[in-house]
Amino acid sequence: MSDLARRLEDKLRTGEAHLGIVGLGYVGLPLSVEFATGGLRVTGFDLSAEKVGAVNRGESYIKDVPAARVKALVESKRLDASCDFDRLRECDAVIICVPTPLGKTKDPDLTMVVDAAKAIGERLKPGQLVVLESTTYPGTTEELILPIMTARGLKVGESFFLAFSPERVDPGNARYNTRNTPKIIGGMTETCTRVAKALYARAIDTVIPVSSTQTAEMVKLLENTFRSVNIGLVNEVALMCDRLGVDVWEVIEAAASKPFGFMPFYPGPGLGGHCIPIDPLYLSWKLKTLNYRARFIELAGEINSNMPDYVCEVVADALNEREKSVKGSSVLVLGVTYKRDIEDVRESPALDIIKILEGKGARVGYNDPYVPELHLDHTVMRSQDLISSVRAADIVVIVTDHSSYPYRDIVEAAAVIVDTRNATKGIRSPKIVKI
Ligand code: SAJ
Repeated sequence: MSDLARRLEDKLRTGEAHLGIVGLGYVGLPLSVEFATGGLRVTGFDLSAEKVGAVNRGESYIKDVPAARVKALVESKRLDASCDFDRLRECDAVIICVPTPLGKTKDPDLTMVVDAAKAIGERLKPGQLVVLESTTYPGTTEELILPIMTARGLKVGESFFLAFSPERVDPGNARYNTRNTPKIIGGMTETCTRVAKALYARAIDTVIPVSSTQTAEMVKLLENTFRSVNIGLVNEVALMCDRLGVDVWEVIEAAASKPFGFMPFYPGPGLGGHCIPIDPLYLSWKLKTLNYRARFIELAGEINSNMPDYVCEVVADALNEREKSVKGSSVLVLGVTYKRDIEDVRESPALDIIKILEGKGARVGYNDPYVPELHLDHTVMRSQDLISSVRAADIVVIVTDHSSYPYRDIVEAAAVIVDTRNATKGIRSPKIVKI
């Protein structure tokens, strides 16, 4: 192991090391707080002066990160934030936590990763460790990041170190957080893995090394593809049960009684969030370049992205049963975030459902306690008062089953309800139509 690696490992072990985290979103901010709590000096970097200002004022804009923790770490000078990327030179290690969305053609968009890597590469100094956390296709770290880092002549594994470590944040999960969720680490060389392991040991209880960056990249994609495909399967089972006249929720609940070999997933209005609908497409895109067609991923994607249309068909049928057309009817959507008890609307199927129903001439409103206003294309909608809007609507659609909703009162006040989440479980009423 080179002297530089040994010195870095020592600084990480003693807590002298200064860590930079590029990207202060739902991954970067919790990570910054955990590493600062773990004893390192941490500087968060972001292009957003608003985020940087909030952190330096001791505020938190991420629901799972208590502002009190940020404030205490900022006051004790363990944590600060900056837009000045020249300060990356102060850091012994840098972690990249920027978004990896899809481009307009549904292909991977690694622009933010490359920009972050260039900002680091241009300032890279001997002895620094760089870790990519952004979810991406296998090969990204070696094929894209490594050349940027070696452009000025530094040698990976000797004069600088490079690894991949997938994020596993589950927004809104009260039980699993950054510290107690095991972390996978894959380095470009054994020394890279070793120093990356020393870094993460400062903040995370369980650190699991794997043999390469590609392996670590693939672990993450397997995790999220596993979810996307199983959600697609159970959404198709819902379509089957509808045709069979069988209650899919009862079927799943009974199947879940099997103590081995089964893991329940639940049908829903579609797949939301900025991970599960997107990450598997990074994998299928990469395999396409290797002349392989990832059929499960494509089929799951088709089924999941068709669920908003299916929900709107159920709404139309329910109105029709009451001799009403979609056109001219008032529809109230309950819950617009992509899953319950969070405030994130990215990729939420509720947005598709609202657009489809409006396209059919319905007058659509929504209520969501987490989303006071909703920007949809060029319009701004505002969350309506709950019970009065339920009472006034021709039909109510439960799209996101927030725990705070008074479902009995909603059923009482509604004319008819389409329930896409089994949120009204245990309430018997002819008004309820479940997918
Ligand atoms: N969904 C269903 N049926 C299910 C489970 C989920 O329709 O049985 C829907 C949800 O409503 C949501 C979407 O799928 O719209 C994604 O839900 P999710 O529970 O996978 O949550 P995410 O995307 O916020 O976070 C996931 C993490 N969640 C879990 O493992 C439970 C985890 O997979 C990743 O750490 C994270 O994505 C990520 O950042 O990759």
